[in-house]
Amino acid sequence: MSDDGELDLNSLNDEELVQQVHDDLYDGLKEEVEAAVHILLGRGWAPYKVLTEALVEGMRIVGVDFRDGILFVPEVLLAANSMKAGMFILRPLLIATGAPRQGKMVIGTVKGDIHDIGKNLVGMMMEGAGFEVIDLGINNPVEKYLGAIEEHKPDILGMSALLTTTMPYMKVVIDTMKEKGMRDDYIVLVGGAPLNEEFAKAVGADAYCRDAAVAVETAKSFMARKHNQMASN
Ligand code: B1M
Repeated sequence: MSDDGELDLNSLNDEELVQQVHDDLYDGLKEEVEAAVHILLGRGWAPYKVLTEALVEGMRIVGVDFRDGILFVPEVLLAANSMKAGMFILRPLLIATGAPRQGKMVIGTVKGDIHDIGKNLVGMMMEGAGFEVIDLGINNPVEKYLGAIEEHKPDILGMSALLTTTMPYMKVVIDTMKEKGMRDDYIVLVGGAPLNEEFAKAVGADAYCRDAAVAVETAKSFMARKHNQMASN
């Protein structure tokens, strides 16, 4: 504690500081979260480690108490804003890896769903891995996805859904692509907390991605397959 009774984040060891980030995220203390992210980076932590161990884990804890009715929407919004502030600091570090160009991805959260933290994280990690990312934001109807595909001609379409009520919308998008005879021209990857592999298969996606790191690996392996196919044709 400093003389004025404020907790001096610098005085905490790494473990205590990460615990403090979880608490500050829970309490929606944006400036404290930002300060701790800077301190951890200054101590040599890799940006991805700060992201996963401090921010994502903190948001997981928020999610548990949200589910159990201990936290409510306004508090979770504050936590989400603090998380986004931390991600904002990490973003340039995560995307500036100088990775060779891999391909292009259009990504967006489906219609009816306003959750965007996970989708943003996937976008950042994909950029860091060398993908060009066109982010459509939240609440996307099928027309928005199709318009973006038409305009940007991506290799990959990524869809995110965090609600059991919105995840079936992915099938609407994929079925419309099938109707238009364009489904097979794109790699379709889906993700979001309530999804699983079985669901992805059932809606006709190419793969389910459990997290951002898996999304990057999956995207890379599908791109490698695509290049091999093009080479053999
Ligand atoms: Co919402 N919410 N929420 N919420 N919220 C959940 C999803 C919920 C599980 C909470 C709970 O009850 N435990 C629950 C859904 C229950 C269900 O459907 N069965 C829920 C609910 C009910 C709601 C509301 C309906 C609440 C209400 O109004 N009564 C409402 C819905 C609004 C709407 O969308 N129409 C709502 C609102 C909100 C806030 C606005 C307060 C806020 C969102 C702020 C924002 O995103 N800007 C919010 C939050 C923050 C959450 C929780 C707590 C955290 C989500 C998050 O950001 N996680 C969440 C609890 C939970 O998920 N356990 C919850 C961190 C993030 C890094 O993880 O998003 O899973 P995640 O992303 C991961 C992977 O899933 C994957 O990679 C990411 C990174 O590793 N991934 C992809 C995600 N998208 C991908 C796309 C890909 C690939 C991988 O494409 C290729």
